[in-house]
Amino acid sequence: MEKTFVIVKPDGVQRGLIGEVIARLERRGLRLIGAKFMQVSLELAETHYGIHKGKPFYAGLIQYITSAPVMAMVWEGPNAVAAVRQTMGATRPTEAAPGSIRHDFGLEVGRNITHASDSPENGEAETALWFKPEELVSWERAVDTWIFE
Ligand code: D4T
Repeated sequence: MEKTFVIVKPDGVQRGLIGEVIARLERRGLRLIGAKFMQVSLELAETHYGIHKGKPFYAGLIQYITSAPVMAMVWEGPNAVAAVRQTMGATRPTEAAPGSIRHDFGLEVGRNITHASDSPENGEAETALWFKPEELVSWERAVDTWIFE
């Protein structure tokens, strides 16, 4: 089953949107397999956003993600990566589709509420970076057969 790694970023937590994000992903049919409420260390932030090192927004991005607690989660399902990115909307809230989380709750790219993996490979890699194997729960829902083909 495809996995994707999701963060409700500090702005989402401060604005009371953890439940809203979880509710939308549950309603979509995705299955939660890991979650932790945590303060992100500088080291973890720099590893997670290593690809952006040297870009003009990098320092602000690291400052933002380490500034207050986040809700880190792993969700799974068929096409989980594409489904979750669609539910989040485009990185820039003003380009996000109406009805998506970033459209409905955001205005600026540096306060865009959530993170979601951008490929199945990154879904696996980010899950391994943020979660120990024993923190993930493998389970089946009674309703799975009515959601997964
Ligand atoms: P994340 O990784 O947070 O889900 O964002 P995306 O996958 O949607 O987008 P990204 O990797 O291109 O950007 C990572 C992160 O950097 C912030 N950002 C990005 C920013 O502050 N200014 C910018 O110009 C860009 C491109 C927002 C998300």
